[in-house]
Amino acid sequence: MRLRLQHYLLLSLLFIAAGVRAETGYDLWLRYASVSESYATDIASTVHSIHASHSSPTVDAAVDELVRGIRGMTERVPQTGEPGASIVLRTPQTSELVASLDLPFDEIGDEGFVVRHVDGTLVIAANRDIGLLYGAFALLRRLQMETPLDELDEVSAPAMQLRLLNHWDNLSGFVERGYAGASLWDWHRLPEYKDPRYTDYARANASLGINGTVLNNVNANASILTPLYLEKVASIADALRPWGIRVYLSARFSAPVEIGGLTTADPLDEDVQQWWAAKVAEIYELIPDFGGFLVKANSEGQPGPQDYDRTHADGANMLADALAPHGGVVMWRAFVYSADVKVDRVRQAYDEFVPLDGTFRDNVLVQAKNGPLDFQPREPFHPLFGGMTQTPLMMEFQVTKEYLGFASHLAYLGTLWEEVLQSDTYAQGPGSTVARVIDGTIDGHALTGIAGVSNIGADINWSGSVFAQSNWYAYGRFAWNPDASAATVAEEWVRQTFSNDPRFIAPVVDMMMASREAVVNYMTPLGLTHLMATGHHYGPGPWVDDLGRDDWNPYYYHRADKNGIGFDRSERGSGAADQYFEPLSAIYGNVKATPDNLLLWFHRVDWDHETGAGLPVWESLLRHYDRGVETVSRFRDTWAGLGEFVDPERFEETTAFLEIQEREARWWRDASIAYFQSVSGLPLPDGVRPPEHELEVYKAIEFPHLEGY
Ligand code: BDP
Repeated sequence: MRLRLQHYLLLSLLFIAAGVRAETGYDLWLRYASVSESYATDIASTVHSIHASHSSPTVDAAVDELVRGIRGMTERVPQTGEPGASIVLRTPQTSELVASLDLPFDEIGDEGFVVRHVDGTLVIAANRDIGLLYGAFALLRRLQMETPLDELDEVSAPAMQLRLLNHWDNLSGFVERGYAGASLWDWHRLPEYKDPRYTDYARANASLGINGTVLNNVNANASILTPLYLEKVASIADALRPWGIRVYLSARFSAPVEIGGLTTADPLDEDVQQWWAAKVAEIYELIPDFGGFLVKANSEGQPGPQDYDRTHADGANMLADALAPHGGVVMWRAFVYSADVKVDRVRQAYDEFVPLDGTFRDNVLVQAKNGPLDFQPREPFHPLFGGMTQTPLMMEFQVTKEYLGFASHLAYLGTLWEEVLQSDTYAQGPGSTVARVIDGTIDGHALTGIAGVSNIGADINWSGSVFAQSNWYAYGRFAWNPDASAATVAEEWVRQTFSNDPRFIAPVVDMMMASREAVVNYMTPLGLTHLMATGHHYGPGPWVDDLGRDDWNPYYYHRADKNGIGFDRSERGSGAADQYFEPLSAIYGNVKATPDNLLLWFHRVDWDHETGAGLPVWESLLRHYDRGVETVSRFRDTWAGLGEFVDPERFEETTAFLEIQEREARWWRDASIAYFQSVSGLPLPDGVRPPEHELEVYKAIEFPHLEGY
């Protein structure tokens, strides 16, 4: 027994000496793992010290991070202080050296930076402290990727002003559509106890340039606006401030009634206006750099101005007026759909908001989801992008994978976001991409922004799975640069999170790049959408047709019967295709021109309609389901061969999750085929594997405890 203990201690000591520790995933892409011997020598000979021209909480954070990173990568601790061979962080105001280098300071604005190798010194230069911090992270990213030091030359500035996370966190600690454990915000022990994780959260976000966070769910509880909670919010704001992250809140429209003692929340009522003005002033007393409000109003049962026969603009402007004197903004969500779905749910936001264009205050952004329905695996881009010229449109992406397999399915969303951002709206002719709409170029807006619904929770690895972390990373990179490339971002993430070994990078980047399309294939191919079962958004339920509202039913979206399948949004149908600019409206309005991947979104076709792939739609559908499952099986094989490059913890987690994904991809495929075959009455062509079970078996599967996930 004693011998065993001794052995154990000895082994532990050896592990500690060798720097081996269990990989929990906590360090995200900021692992700062050892770089190759030769690269470590290059760093060591270039960086003896780190010298900042001045001190501030933000600059100190940058220096600390550089020390941490270089220590991790080289196992040597650089000095901080006087320059020798060094890294210098300076602004032109604080350094003659930097002023004399003729760096492009007028191109980088308040938040941009220059990282350059100048005569043996690594220079990080910026106009403001926050730029120095972003520059420090950019340098660390390059060092983790082993970029040759003499090639370091990066000039970068964010394309949009507001780069936010939206937490859908309830005050109870439950995270709506969160698959990574409870909320990070420890409301019970705040304001006194600031969990050190807030700082690590801020570091991770700052490393990407995320500069704001909405702490609470859009389905908001008014209590967050009471003094008790505002003090806690202020405490979080203090923890995040050095990292350039401002705090925002979701505001419940009926708060004046619920916590203010008023009898109405009518935005045109003077008492209501005064209540909000006083509430906002109270918030700014506690949090001088408070960002503003995010509002979900008159959507899915939330209160809003329409309860008083007022418009969305009346509601948004009332809050905007309260925030304007303090420099705050309102992000008014366009995810609205009223109870009586007149023609087509996907038309609604456009129909409601476009007539209001031009009536919003200057400090209002309208925040729209990337597609007109609801974060589905594939949707066309939302026609509000480009459709409202006088109002800044803010993009809302969903980082948490509500409709793409929660945390266990490997679905890298960089490809989804690239597809949306590079979609041409044609609002002002070719080249009017969604990226150019949201960065303000197309309509000349100064106020611009993007939001990502967070996938972050209290799980030790933050996001529920290591590959889910890549979506947090990618979101931040696209928020900084909406023209980023999904493949480049994936490679950056793989190198920093796992390894610089090309034998690992290439196959893993390939997996990531194919992963979202795999999910589309086994869940909702050919433009099908919203096929999830009831009470959760996980498994298949295309048969569901008995829910209270038409547009809550999968049947509403696919309309499959023995004659055909799909939703007609051409001018013969709901006309939603007309909400796009030419030539898109003509393309989407024409069944022959519509690309296969949106076919059944825009058209209802016969089962024997020939798709672009040259097959009847029924056979095409089957092919896509099979392809989805096959791709996941391939992922499993690929991953199985990569064990030597990954620590056992993350290797096994991914192995297990891919096994889950393969099983569930089959479930989606088999249940969908069983159902669509039952309505089409068509035989399975030779070689197509029949579903494992009868349709009734799939229909009987229940997830009674997944409610709300
Ligand atoms: C839906 C989610 C729901 C959200 C809603 C929203 O299922 O939990 O509250 O979007 O964005 O996708 O408001």
